[in-house]
Amino acid sequence: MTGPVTIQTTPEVTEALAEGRPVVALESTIITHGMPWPGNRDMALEVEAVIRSEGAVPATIAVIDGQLHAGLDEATITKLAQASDVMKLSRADFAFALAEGRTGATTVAATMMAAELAGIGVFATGGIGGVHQGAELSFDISADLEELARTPVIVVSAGAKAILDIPKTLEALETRGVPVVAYGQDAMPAFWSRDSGLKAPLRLDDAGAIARFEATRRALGSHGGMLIANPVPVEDEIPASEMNRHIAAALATARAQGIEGKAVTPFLLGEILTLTNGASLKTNIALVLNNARLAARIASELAAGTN
Ligand code: PSU
Ligand code: MN
Repeated sequence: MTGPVTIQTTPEVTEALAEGRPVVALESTIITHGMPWPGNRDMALEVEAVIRSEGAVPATIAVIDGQLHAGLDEATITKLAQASDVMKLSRADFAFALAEGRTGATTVAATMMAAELAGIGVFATGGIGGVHQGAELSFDISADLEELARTPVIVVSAGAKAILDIPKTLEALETRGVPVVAYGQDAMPAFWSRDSGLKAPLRLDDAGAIARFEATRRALGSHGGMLIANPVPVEDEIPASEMNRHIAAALATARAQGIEGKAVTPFLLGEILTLTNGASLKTNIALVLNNARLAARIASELAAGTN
């Protein structure tokens, strides 16, 4: 391949970007590796609807047969949601999928790369990858953390899952200069639960304040992204005390079966889905919708440019 990578955008994304209107990037690994069919398809379409209802344009990112896309139509999302041989792309193998004409879903890391290429500054997901429990032996630390350090995109998440080592994940982010901002509360949320038991490094209470912080970071010449940790709504949360039991069981099964590398996060999510009789999926969908709403509001504030 010579010349820059081309990005195929849907008409609504093309127009919004050209006119400086708010656009929110969305990842696709959550569709292919994070949730089972058909809930994954329903989630992907609902998230897009929430972003549109907030006056922004959704841009789901994926590599389809070697072509990078920002914005997918419903038929493509449906096909991706049912496919079983989709690569899980991070920084290390993003270009491989493009060069080899493969189909790949983008993780947080690869979605941030694509968003930057497309000129999209805000991205909504469920949870980021981080430092895995036992990382002192396995060295399993998600490339998402390095990407947050280097790529200027705001990532709206529900924090880091408690399948990770949250204290070590926060330390790693702090070392890399990534601001971690809890939205509307002091506590760092833990994905399915509103409170991880840890205080978040920073707190902001509205989208305008987040946009102002971002504008000031840029004015200071700061590089890299920032992580917004948005707690799941009260009515959808599964308390940490309950989740911790399931997480411990899932981690023990993963260890017993020797699950490694890229397979770890999808395996744990699948185990927890079974252990909670599907309740974790309901919560997962609710928190992604909640993050999409906040991301659309932040993108709108940034597009308004009054910060
Ligand atoms: N959180 C979820 N569902 C997911 C993921 C995170 O609730 O599917 C995915 C994201 O794409 C994230 C990736 O970037 O898992 C992290 O994987 P790893 O730990 O292998 O870097
Ligand atoms: Mn890993």
